[in-house]
Amino acid sequence: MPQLDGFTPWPRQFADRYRAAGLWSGTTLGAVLRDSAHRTPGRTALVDGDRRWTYAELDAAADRVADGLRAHRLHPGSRLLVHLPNSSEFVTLLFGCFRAAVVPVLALPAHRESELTHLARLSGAEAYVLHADGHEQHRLAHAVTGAAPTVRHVFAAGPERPGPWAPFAALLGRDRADGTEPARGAGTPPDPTPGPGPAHSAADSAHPGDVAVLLLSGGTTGPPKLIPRTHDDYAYNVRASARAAGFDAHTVTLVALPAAHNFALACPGLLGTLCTGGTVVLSPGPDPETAFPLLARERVTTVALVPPLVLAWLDAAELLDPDLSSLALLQAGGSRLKEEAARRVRPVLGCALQQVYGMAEGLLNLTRLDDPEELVRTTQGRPLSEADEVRVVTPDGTSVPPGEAGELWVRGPYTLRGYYRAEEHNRTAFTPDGYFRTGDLVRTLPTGHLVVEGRVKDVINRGGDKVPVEEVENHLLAHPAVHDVALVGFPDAEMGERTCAFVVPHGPDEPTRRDLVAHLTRRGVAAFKLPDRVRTLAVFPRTGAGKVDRAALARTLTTPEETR
Ligand code: OOB
Repeated sequence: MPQLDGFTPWPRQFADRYRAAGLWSGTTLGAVLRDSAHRTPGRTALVDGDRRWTYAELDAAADRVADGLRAHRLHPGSRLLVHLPNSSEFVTLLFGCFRAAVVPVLALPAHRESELTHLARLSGAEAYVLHADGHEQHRLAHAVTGAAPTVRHVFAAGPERPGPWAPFAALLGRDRADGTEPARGAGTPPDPTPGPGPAHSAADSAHPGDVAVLLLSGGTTGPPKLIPRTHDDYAYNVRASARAAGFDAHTVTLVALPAAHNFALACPGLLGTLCTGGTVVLSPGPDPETAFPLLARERVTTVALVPPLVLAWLDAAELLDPDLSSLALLQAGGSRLKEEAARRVRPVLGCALQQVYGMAEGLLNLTRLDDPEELVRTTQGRPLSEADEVRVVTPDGTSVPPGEAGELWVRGPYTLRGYYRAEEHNRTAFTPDGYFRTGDLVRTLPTGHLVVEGRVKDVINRGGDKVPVEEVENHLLAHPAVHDVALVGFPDAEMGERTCAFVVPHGPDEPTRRDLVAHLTRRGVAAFKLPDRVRTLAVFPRTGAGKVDRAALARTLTTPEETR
């Protein structure tokens, strides 16, 4: 297939180097599942509620979805917007896309009309897959099809009637929403030898250099950007992180964070588990009340969480004394984990900790399983790959002296060379020699481990959820009572940071938090972007250069106060 329009490939000499070093192995993500299914067809690959899938069953379902996508004239390179919770449909759809070379655009479950319409338009999606769980979803689907004329198909997964949309089962070529073979009982090992019948007609249409998936950026100014990840680069990301996390065929992973997020999907997460022949257990939510019983029932060995959830799990474990005896590894990442929390992990949860500092754009840093405790507690890990080239620099791009903080720049075998269809943004987001400017402030220890000290980018990290400042400010400016606005982060014990909207009102009526939250909700903005506080001011403090002095605003927020 010709490369996707709007995708920036790695320059030839880099691609050759990554291939020669064996980092890009020339396999597709669809083949990763196929290989595991050949090795261990009868083992449990996936658990979703009380439904269980062997590797052979999951492999066959992926083929059927690939066939279903083709039957709906979704071709190699077509984009498909995915808005699904953690569910078996998400998994079979993902692998069906990989095999049909259809490119899934992975929206987060928290996204609403504002984000979804933007993603559908930006990606030129031809199909949209949603979870039909009521009125809200139908409204969203209407909004998406209304805003993006490219969307030709809407498929609805989930238990509810699909309304005007095609049922997800339409993609399976049969009337079973879960994709299991009607004749086989759950858990019965199917015939491991693929027969000649139509169930195995789906060959892998993808090539290793093709874009496999479009992930969402949490880290840029303005509306979300799309991150192209190729089969070669993402499969390497998955394999190498699975090695660094010690995954093997006995690994049982609880996918508690949204599977559509890079951390839970591929670092090593869901894909890393399926590549090593382990078992993926999907959790409908990450809260301890939901996750603990599932963890005990399925003898889960590993889970990835954001820091506010680490705290929630620690507190709940002390209170409830659940059976966590199978848990061997907790990965924490997405935002900075406090040392006090890190210290409690082993005594309270009885498992090892691995800090992960990653980004959907690529680069992963992890503490290693054999690192000294001190490094595991106090750093965010070191780069995953020998081939990761990281620089820590001053604003003009000169390297800082070792140990000093600066902005992290990176290029490497699994870090993008350009956002999808974002030519102008790419000119500033990357250096001319291909380094991605992460916007994170870090310092490096002599061991190569990084400590995340802050950021220079305009994003507030609300417990792992990334709040894009400019996007939220633009929505707020559209409110008639808002003359000017500045969204500022402030420290919070639980979330790391929360958000405050400073508002200069237009006219005598001061908008309240309730007014602004209602306004943003009407505009279809994801709930995690709603400001935690609102304060009104007559004028903004200004810097010497005349810009809004955000630091001065932030300093007024260091004492807790009631939200209004
Ligand atoms: C992960 O990915 P994104 O794309 O949602 O967000 C990336 C940004 C980073 O640039 C950094 O600012 C922040 O999130 N971040 C951390 C962190 N992990 C991510 N900041 C401090 N400490 C950490 N451990 O968040 C993500 C992707 C893959 C694995 C893990 C996290």
